[in-house]
Amino acid sequence: MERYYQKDIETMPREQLKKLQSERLVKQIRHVYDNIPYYREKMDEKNVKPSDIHGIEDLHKLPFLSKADLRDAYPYGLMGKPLKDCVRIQSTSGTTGRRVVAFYTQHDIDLWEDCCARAIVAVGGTDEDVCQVCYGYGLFTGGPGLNGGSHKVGCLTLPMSSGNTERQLQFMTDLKSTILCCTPSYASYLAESAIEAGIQDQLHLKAGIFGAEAWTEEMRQDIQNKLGIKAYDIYGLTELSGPGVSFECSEQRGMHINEDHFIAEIIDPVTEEVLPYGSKGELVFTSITKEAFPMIRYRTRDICVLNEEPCSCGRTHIRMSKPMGRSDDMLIIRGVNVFPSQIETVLLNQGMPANYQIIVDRVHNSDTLDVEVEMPTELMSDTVTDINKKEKELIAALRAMLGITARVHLVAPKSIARSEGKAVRVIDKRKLY
Ligand code: DLL
Repeated sequence: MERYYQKDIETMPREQLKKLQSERLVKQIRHVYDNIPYYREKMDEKNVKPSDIHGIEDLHKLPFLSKADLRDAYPYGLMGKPLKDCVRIQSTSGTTGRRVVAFYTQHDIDLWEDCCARAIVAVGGTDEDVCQVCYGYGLFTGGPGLNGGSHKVGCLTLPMSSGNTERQLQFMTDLKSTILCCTPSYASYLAESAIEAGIQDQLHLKAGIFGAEAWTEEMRQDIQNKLGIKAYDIYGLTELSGPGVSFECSEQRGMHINEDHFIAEIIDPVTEEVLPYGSKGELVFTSITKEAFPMIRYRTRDICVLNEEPCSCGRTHIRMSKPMGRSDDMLIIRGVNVFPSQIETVLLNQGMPANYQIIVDRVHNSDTLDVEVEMPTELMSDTVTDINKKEKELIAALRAMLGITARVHLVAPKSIARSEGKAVRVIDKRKLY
C-alpha cells in the first residue's frame, strides 16, 4: 500500500469532501467580505452578501477576480490579515509585465507546505529519500514550496536553487539524490549535461517533480528515458500559494487538485459561463483556507480539462489535465491560433531535442513564424542536402499540425541559451514595435 501523507483527506469520499468545501467556502467568503474592502465592493456591485453563500452550489453567484484586479489592488489591497500577522511574501518574476506579490501567514505557509508534501509522497517520496530542489529560491515559489514539503516528508533536502549545473550534478551523484525537483526544461538540460559528462550510471534518481511551465508528453518521455526516472507533473501559481495546487500520482494521468484547499471550475474564457467537467476551458480557482491572500474565483488564464473519474491510486480529489497553454500565451499568427506546446510536440515526435525557440515577427504586414531547433549531434556529420531534407520534413509536420507554414532552421547543438528556471520559448517581435 502506498504511503499517504494525509491519507484521510486525500481519499475522503466525495460527498464528505463537498461538505467540507462548502463549510470552508462559507467561512472564506465571510472572511473576505469582512476584512477586504476590495472584495466587499465587488460583491456589493453584484449584490451578493455572505449570507447568500450557503455552500459550493452558490459559488457561481460570486464575482470573478482577474489579473487586472490584482494589478489594481497592488500591493496591499487584497490582504485579508494585518501586516503584523503576515510572515512572508513571494512574487512572480513579472516576465509578462505583471508582478504579483502574495502574502502568507504562518498558517498559510503550513498548508502550502502540506500540499507540496503530498506531491512528494505521491511520487513515492519517504524519509529515506534525498530530495534535490533546483527550483529557484527567493521570491519565486518553486524553491521555498518544495523545500518545505520535502522537510515535512522528512527527506534529506538539498536546497540547491537553480543554476551551476556542474555543482548540481556533483551533489546529485555524491549525495545520491533520489528525487529531483526543477522545471522540465532544466531537467532536460541536466539530463543532457549528465549524458555529456558520461555519468548517467552514477545517478540514483528515481523520480522527478517538474512544473512551473508547460511541457508535453513527448518531453516527459524524453526526460524519463535520459534520466532513467519517472517524471511527474506539478502545478501551481503564486496567487494561490505556489507549487502543489495540484500534482500527479503514480498513474501519471492528470494532476490531483488539493480540493480541501481549492475549489476548481472551468469556464468559457469569453462568455464566463461555467462548463461541465470534461470540457476544455479556463481554469478558475477559489481558495477556501487562505488567510492573508484569499483568491475568490480567480481566473488563471490556464486552459485545461477537469476529470472527476475515480483514480486507481485511491485519491478522490479530481484531476486536471496538463495546461494546454495559457489563453494569453496563445499566439495568433496570420489569424490562426498557435500554442507553443503544439510546436514542441511536433519537434519531439520528429526526433528533435527539446531545445528550440519560436520567433514571431511581422514583415510587410504579414506575420512570420520561424522555429529554430538544435540539430541532434548525429545530424552534424550529415551533408547540407540531408539537413535541408530534415528541415523540409519538419516544415511539413508543422504545417499538418498548425495549418500554417513555418520556416525551420536547424542550428548547431548548444547554440540556444539553456534555461535554469522557466524557459523562454517564444520571442514575439510584434510586441516590440
Ligand atoms: O510557476 C509555481 C510553481 C513552481 C509550479 C514550481 C510548479 C512548480 P508562477 O510563477 O506564479 O508559479 O506561474 C504560474 O505557471 O498559471 C501556469 O501558466 C504555469 N504553470 C505552473 N505549473 C505548470 C505546469 C509557479 N505543471 C503559471 N504545467 C501558471 C504548465 C504550469 N504550466
